[in-house]
Amino acid sequence: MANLILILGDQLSQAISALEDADKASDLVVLAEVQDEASYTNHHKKKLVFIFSAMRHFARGLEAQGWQVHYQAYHPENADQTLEQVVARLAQQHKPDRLITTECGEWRLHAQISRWHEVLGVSVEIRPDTRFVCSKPAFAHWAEGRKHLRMEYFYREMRKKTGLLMTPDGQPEGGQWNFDADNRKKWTGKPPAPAPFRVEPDGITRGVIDLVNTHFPTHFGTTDDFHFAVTSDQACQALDYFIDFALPCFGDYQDALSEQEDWLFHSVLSPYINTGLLNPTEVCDAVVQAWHAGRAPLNAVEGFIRQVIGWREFVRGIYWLHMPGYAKENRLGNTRPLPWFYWNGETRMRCLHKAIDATARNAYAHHIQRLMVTGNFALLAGVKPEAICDWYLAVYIDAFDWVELPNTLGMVMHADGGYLGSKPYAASGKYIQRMSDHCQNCHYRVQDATGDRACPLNSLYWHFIDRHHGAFSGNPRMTMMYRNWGKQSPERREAILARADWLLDNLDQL
Ligand code: FAD
Ligand code: DLZ
Repeated sequence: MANLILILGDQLSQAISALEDADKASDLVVLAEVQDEASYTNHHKKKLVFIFSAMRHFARGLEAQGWQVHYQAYHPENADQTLEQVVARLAQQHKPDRLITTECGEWRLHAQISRWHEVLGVSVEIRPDTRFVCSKPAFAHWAEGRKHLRMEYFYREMRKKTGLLMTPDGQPEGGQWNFDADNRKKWTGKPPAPAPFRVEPDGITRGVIDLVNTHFPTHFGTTDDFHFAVTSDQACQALDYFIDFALPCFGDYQDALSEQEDWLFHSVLSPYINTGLLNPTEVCDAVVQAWHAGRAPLNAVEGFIRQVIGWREFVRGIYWLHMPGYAKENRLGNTRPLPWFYWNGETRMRCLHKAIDATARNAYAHHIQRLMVTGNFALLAGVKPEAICDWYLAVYIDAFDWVELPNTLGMVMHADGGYLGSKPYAASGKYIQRMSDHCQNCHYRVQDATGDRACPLNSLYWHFIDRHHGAFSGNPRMTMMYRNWGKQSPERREAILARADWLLDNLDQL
């Protein structure tokens, strides 16, 4: 045997660097469903179904093309419960020249794989993950000497590098880099949002659904109504569906929240992009092509590619630049445990109930639900970053540490001291009222900050502003908030803070 080629559950692309120059005749491709990966967090049941089914389909596809594949299907009594044990056994059996793999996406596993050459006594070649526009060294070079990193400047570099939405003379299409100001409309039901793209589960997926229900019954969420794509072809159809039906309105309603619609005009492509079923640059090319063809407006197309070549690449760069220390950051000194309603959705706060309920059903919530609803509440309530990061890692189908952690710890919790974002995304109930129809169905009154029925977000917001005076009052982007707080009478401030103190002592009763 020449080489063992290990492909992880989020590397399901035939263009993955580990497969470059591989020899079908002599190399053995290894994919393994293992207890360790399935249980390092309380993965949503739909995420387990998605990953295992996509791995099984990918392995079948390789075999059909003549590759030799060693595939371990999950069973709780498998002799090998970790990837290390699988590789150790195969290395002993086959005595390969090398183990080849593509660098993995999470520090936790990366740290293990980096030691395999010593621990297993096998030569290990770890290749860069070429699915990203910006390599780790290129990001480190860009970040060098900058005290704070700002996504907008990084994004412009990525636009220039990829040529996406750039004129032949090197200017941004439409004369602006960013059309975000056009992307903040409330959605009132029109135009209707498309139904989510669906793939009916085939025999392989149905088998995995049974497996997950049998062996992971206590994991978060449900397998009911599983309809995600599990192959690259299906994911390409999901991309076409997005471009045809949602992209034209993606920009306008990017920040909207709705009682009626879980997915609105979002692409729901993150699971496929993160696991290799779709290539991010090809996705962006297709979206830009739609603009050239007059099928989508510039604010939608620019807004979309900013998320992919901007935010996605940016958070990945930060993760690898600062791990493992980044995961321990807690600059606001938060200590509160995560309220239990994050796991069962049982809260009278309508916006939180709807976001958590959708999360449990779908393993998905769109960005604004993650940032401005579940995220905002955790920020205002001073939840310990580790606890809220664990929750986000568990509950979403697209969750992998490299993308989840900077988004939660940096963008939402501001726990890195503003390294990733210039100001915390703290918001009162007014924001939810402006962007959604939740407040009219809520037990709490969004117009009130004090009293038993006052929207908890209001007093918690002012409590946050007040208790972090030292950290934020000098931030020019927060001057207005401190001025408004200062303008309130001492009695009013005292009443608001008293209401917030009560809420903070009784989070599980909300
Ligand atoms: P769309 O709204 O259609 O956006 C298009 C694409 O842009 C996404 O598919 C995704 O690839 C990319 N994207 C958008 N925003 C971001 C972002 N902030 N960071 C990275 N990529 C982005 N995204 C994940 O992929 N995995 C996570 O574990 C994850 N955790 C998050 C946790 C928090 C607290 C927050 C605020 C955001 C998180 N995000 C995460 C980012 C974003 O919310 C999701 O990528 C997006 O909701 C996925 O749905 P979509 O494909 O419909 O996205
Ligand atoms: C997420 C996941 C799960 C649930 N199971 C497996 C698995 O059994 N085998 C595997 O190779 N990968 C799995 N994955 C994806 C890995 O956790 C992921 O590759 C690493 O965390 C690196 O990003």
